Amino acid sequence: MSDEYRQMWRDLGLNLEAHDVLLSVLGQGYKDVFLSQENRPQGMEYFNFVVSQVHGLRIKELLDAQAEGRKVIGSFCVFVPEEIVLAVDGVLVGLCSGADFAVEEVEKYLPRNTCALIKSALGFKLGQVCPYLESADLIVGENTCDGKKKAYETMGGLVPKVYVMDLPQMKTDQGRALLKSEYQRFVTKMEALSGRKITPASLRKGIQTVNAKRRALARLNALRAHNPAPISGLDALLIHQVSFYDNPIRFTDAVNRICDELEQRVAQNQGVFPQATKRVLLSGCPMAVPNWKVPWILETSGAVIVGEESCVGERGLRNAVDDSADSVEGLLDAIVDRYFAIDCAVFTPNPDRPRHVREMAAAYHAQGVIHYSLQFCQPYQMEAIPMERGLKADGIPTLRLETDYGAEDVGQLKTRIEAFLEMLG
Ligand code: BJ8
Repeated sequence: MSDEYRQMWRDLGLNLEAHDVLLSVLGQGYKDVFLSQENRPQGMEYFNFVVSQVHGLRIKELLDAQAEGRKVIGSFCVFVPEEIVLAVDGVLVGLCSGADFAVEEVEKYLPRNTCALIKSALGFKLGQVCPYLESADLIVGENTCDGKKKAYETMGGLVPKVYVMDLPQMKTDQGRALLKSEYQRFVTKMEALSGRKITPASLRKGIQTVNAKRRALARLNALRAHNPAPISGLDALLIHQVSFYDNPIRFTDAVNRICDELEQRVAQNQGVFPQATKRVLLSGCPMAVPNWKVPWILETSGAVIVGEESCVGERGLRNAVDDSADSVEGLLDAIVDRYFAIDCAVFTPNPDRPRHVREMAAAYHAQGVIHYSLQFCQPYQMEAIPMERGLKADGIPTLRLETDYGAEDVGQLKTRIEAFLEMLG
């Protein structure tokens, strides 16, 4: 891939040497973590291919779309509605934030005690290794946690195309009104950027495309309730991660195809791990590519992950948008209703999240919950404490982990995870 796309990366202004290092580390990590798994569904071949082309063919597709006059929008949060981007024939992509890069440079701009996800987002810019960020026509930041809020100010000084969306902090009528006005402002922005007017038909089509994608992912997740689980948690996480990069229609087809295969596995009682494997639910901060550390430790220590309560997982995909209204205003209201239900830890209070974790633990027959927070992520670290208490009261053992993107704590995490799994009995 490298030679074929070298000129494209050069034209985007990437630092080719640093980018080569990133690709080789990514490629090796992928081999070690994913390709070494046994008994993977055949349908994973499609996702292997997408990952192998994530900085190649997919970027070329984005540039081709731009050449046709379409706009590419980058985002860091599931509050940015893909439906609105699709309604102007744009492309929404998730931006890289799952690995440490240019850390020394980043710490000249951000305090050391900033979460790894935020540092990573800036590191990919400062290190000039993210072709998504460089090719995007607009980068949408959002006022969620304090770290992100302030980091977008810094990023805005480095990248002129940053647009910040304000978001509510409380689930009140005023909070909903703020979200609606911000989505209206986003509609105006997207119309101005693309030169296209959003119509009821274009918005409905965008809604239907994203609903189909979410339905396919929900179908995949429902299949994981079976024991033995027909797909590993690592592969399921990878599919969710790919959902942020791939063409949504092609992606939905690939997910439905793998679901057909998994249904056959379920019918034949065939799983990736033996039936007695400990079943755990993962809950907490989103895991962006290539953040695979904790799932990899879990699934090489005798557990299978049966669900992710995360924005790269069920928190980010549940609930469809009602597409029955016949005006842009009505459809936008339906979009607001769907997104306002996202139970991100930046909301206060946030009772839906512990409720959802309990529901997921029951639905996927999890024997325990792993609560995963990034270091210095106050919203998720703070919610982890009452969450653990509540789950314990319900008889669901919980292990709270705090980590970053480094490999230094792998041994320590493994020891704690093994002890937890042992205790699940
Ligand atoms: S909707 S979870 S994608 S904000 S890990 S940067 S919270 S300090 S990522 Fe998120 Fe949207 Fe919420 Fe989802 Fe801050 Fe925590 Fe870092 Fe985080």
